[in-house]
Amino acid sequence: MLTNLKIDPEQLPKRVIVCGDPKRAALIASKLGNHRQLAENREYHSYAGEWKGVEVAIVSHGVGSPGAAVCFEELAKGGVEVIIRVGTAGSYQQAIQPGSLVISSAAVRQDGLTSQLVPPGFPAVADRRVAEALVEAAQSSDSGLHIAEGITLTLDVFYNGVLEFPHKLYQKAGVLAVEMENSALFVIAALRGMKAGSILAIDGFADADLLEDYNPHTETLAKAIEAEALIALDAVVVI
Ligand code: R1X
Repeated sequence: MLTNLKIDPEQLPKRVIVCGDPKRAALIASKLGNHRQLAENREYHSYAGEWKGVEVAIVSHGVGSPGAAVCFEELAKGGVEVIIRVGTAGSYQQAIQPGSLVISSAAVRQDGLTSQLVPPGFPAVADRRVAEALVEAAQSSDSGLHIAEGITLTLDVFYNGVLEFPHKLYQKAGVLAVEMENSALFVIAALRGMKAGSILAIDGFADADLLEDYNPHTETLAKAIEAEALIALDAVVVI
């Protein structure tokens, strides 16, 4: 039994979609054939079922890298080979509007967790086959949404303290969007021999001044999450 996920590894498919929100995991699982719950413990809710004839699991990992890392490590222990994160993120670029999608090719490691796992120069990169499969599935999707691919940033901070957010710096460096778990996923996948990728639905523009207005409960975002979930499912079964 996996300690925190409380999943029996025998029941765990090799291909997994992960997402932060347990409710989103249930929503994605409802699209699968023969879907059933695997387990539920803390923020980790898990389901299994079939997509296009292939067994897939859907597992929630909660908010932030340390908690998500527990999930990713236990999925590795359970024999998982491919993980795709279906997440949300704040945009850094005017061209990437709320409701659009971003496929992450790599993550800037501005989290605290990975610096306790690997040295500073160690990269956090998506598996190129997974990224490619996500791009191909996105191109074949009929969502009509704008889709971009590039570098994203992983931060630990959601509400800032006395220090400034590093948003402007990374915006200038061409980073597309900011979220809170990709670097943990990419580093742990590299360490444990899994293939990982990530697709993100943009929930607004990342800006400290706009934090009060942050509202991830919009129709526009729900539509983007629905689209990215279908894209990720199509991608995870072809790896
Ligand atoms: O990755 C970020 C985090 O899980 C995106 O949304 C959550 C914070 O609202």
